[in-house]
Amino acid sequence: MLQETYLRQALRNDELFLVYQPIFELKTKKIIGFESLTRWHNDILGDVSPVEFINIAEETGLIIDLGKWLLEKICQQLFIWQKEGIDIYISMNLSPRQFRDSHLVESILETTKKYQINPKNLKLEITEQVLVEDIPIVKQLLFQLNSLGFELYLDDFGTGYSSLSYLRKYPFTLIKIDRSFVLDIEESDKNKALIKTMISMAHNLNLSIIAEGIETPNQLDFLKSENCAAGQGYLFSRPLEAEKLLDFISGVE
Ligand code: G
Ligand code: G
Ligand code: MN
Ligand code: NA
Repeated sequence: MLQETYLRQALRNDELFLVYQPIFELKTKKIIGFESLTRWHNDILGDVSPVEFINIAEETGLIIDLGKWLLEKICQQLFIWQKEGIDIYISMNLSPRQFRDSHLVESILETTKKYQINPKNLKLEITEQVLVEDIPIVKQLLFQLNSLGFELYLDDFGTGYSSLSYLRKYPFTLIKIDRSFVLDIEESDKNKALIKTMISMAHNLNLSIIAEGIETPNQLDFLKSENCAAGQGYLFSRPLEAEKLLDFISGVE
């Protein structure tokens, strides 16, 4: 596969980079974290969508190396902030194949130790895709990571088949309301009711919550009126390149 060869080279040649989307406490507009998102620009292929190259990485097993690269980058960023006295977390997306790597926990521990990163500053975003097969080793890894202080966030909440049972079985501390619900807030009362239900469910289960994909002031107002604690989206900011982060943080705070 052509793209596999390119992706392999990309990892070696530093063609991949991270962008970071700020996550805000809605009431105060304070930045509480950033979601890291991987980007790939190749001279021949142009900008390749992460959906595409993450898929290729998953299928070819390159995701293991990509994941290690990602972790290293995130920890380097956290290390810089730490020196500046900035206490903000970064969340990292983990995909299914990474849970078949028996060294996952070890490599997370090693890299965070190397940069003296407090586990509370690295959140792990997992989608239901990781959980559908209900593999015992995955469950074990998730509990292990949680007990080491790395919080697990359930991503794309509400879009899968059995979100509720995952909340019961696994040690998540936060749900991320999928942006499809936020997008349709203004369209129908049903969507409003669904969002309300998710927020009150999170409150009742002592889970934190982040609404994704906030694009309009109306969406924000509704979420605030329902006491949704945190959110991210183009209304606040698109994902930012690393060089822009410090300015952005000091501009907001
Ligand atoms: O950033 P964007 O919306 O284009 O991302 C598209 C999809 O790719 C999202 O589902 C996002 O979670 C996924 N994605 C982006 N970066 C990463 C990454 O570093 N690792 C994994 N596993 N998925 C990512
Ligand atoms: O699947 P996941 O939740 O990790 O995907 C995050 C994706 O959502 C990223 O690709 C990011 O670029 C995108 N995103 C973030 N905020 C918004 C938004 O306000 N609107 C839209 N359409 N996409 C967004
Ligand atoms: Mn995510
Ligand atoms: Na999502």
